[in-house]
Amino acid sequence: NHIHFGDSDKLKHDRKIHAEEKRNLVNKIEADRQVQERHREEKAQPPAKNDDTLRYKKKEALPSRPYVDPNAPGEGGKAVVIDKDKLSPEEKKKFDDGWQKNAFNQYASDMISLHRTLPDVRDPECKDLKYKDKLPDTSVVVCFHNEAWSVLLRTVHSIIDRSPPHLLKEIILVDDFSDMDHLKQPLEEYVAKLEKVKVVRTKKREGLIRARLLGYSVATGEVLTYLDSHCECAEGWLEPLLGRIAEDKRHVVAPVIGNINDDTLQFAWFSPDQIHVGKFDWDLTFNWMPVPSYVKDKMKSKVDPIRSPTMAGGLFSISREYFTELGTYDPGMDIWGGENLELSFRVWMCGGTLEIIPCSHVGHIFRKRSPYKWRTGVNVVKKNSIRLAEVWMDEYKNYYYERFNYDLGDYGDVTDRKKLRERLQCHSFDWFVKNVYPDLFVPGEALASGEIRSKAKPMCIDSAVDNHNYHKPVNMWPCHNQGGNQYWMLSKNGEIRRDDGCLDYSGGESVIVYPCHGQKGNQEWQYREDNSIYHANTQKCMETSVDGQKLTMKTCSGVDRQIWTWKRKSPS
Ligand code: LR7
Ligand code: MN
Repeated sequence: NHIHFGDSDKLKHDRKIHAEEKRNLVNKIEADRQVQERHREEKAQPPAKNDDTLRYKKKEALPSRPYVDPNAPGEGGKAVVIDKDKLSPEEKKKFDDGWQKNAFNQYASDMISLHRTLPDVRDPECKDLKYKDKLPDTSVVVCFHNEAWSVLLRTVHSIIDRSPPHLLKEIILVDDFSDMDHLKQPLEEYVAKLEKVKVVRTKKREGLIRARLLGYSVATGEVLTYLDSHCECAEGWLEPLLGRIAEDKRHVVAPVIGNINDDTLQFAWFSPDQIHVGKFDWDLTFNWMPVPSYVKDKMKSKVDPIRSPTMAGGLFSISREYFTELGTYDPGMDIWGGENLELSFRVWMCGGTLEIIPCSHVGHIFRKRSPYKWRTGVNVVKKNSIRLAEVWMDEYKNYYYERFNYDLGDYGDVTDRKKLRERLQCHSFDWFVKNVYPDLFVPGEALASGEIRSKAKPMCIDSAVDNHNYHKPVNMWPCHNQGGNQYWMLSKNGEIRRDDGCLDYSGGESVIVYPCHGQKGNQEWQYREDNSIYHANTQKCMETSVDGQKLTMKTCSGVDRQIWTWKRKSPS
């Protein structure tokens, strides 16, 4: 409900024709003419699902922005809805394969033009913003591992079609050792026809962090812009990013990331009042949060850059010179994860700023699972995260380590990164928390933390806290002493929580996990002198079932099944 869907009439109405659009119009007329000509040639052939693919097969040169029928599938960012029941068995197989290989609906994507139009989703105030006359140019680096053809090339064309040519130095496609055939020779041939686009390839699977470093090493633009390989840049996405960097190279900036639906490829976006900024939880996962008041209060206009404690990681621009000074990325990080928080902390702690730019919009396909292979036998996300915690988080790293009972494992050598931090003379993590993210819940303020063990049986309160487990009853499980799903904190206002999930009781049999609301009520608990856990609202106590498997709420009686040991209790 935070997302807008296309309302093209209103947008058309809002739209003023300025110089650039006039230029586009002229280009479009020329492109139309070429396409009409081609249509005359193609009349004899059956209609192709994807005219771009057809053109590729015919090995024709591509005009940068060909005419696309406004009624074609997905135009204007609209949804492509496929009735699977109407597909032939062959098509059904294609459909399923597409989902299986990509974790999004490739079949739908293949029906959409590589040049599809998107609505102009900028707030009207964006058009009044002025940028410096001379903006830096940018290299756009897109790393991919086994990306779908139509999705990758739509990313590329959306960059070319919607970036002022003088600001787009080049597009660097970094192939992280894909094995899909279309990403080999066919991609080389296709890209050879596009100005400014080149492909570089890793010699083995490196993961997205080292792939980005390879892109960095060949880039020549003044600014580096990283994008995931399944994005679509909306009208006017680039200028606001470069404009902000032109003011000060230490501004690291990200666009507003809209959602391209994984099933219908519908493009949705956020208007200024719906924008979220980046946060993190103590398991070092990235998350979104509403713009905090201490950030909002300092903004003069709703289209001002919005300071963000962290970034999602995939879509951002940074001065190439500044990226170099800052120490680029940690090359010891593998495959996926951690690099976004590492760079976020580093930017803030070492003198830069991280902002989301409300006038810059780029869509990204958010997926529900990762379709590609990871390393076997290593938890790479954990390893990457420990590397960043060791280097940047000072004593705060322990809150993360508590989550897995300090079972660090082998995280490699971080001496170089520690030296970097020293060389850059960066602030402490404590400074970061107090100055950039002051409303962060710091577990050190917790009254108690760790596992909650029943006295009656060696069983602990256990639940995975994520969207899938919200509302589900919390249960008991044999204590495993590894933190994880048995790690809980008692906050000063009586919440028993992990990250944003709180134990919540509203009567009846079970306790559930519910998003923390900070309003006490059903989420207020007391860990009392007699080691009972008391729910003030209902005046009941937590109790395990006789077999120790279930967690229930009963009238307080002081029986062993109501006695709990919390791993750590802070002295009161
Ligand atoms: O081994 C790999 N090699 C790669 O080149 C694994 C991945 N990749 C590529 C991949 O093809 C894709 O283009 O890296 C990119 C990111 O991988 P995704 O799209 O599978 O993951 P994601 O979108 O969940 O990734 C988010 O978190 C990552 C943490 O390491 C990176 O920072 C991604 O860039 C980031 N994506 C975004 O920030 C987009 C917004 C998502 C949100 C929130
Ligand atoms: Mn992605």
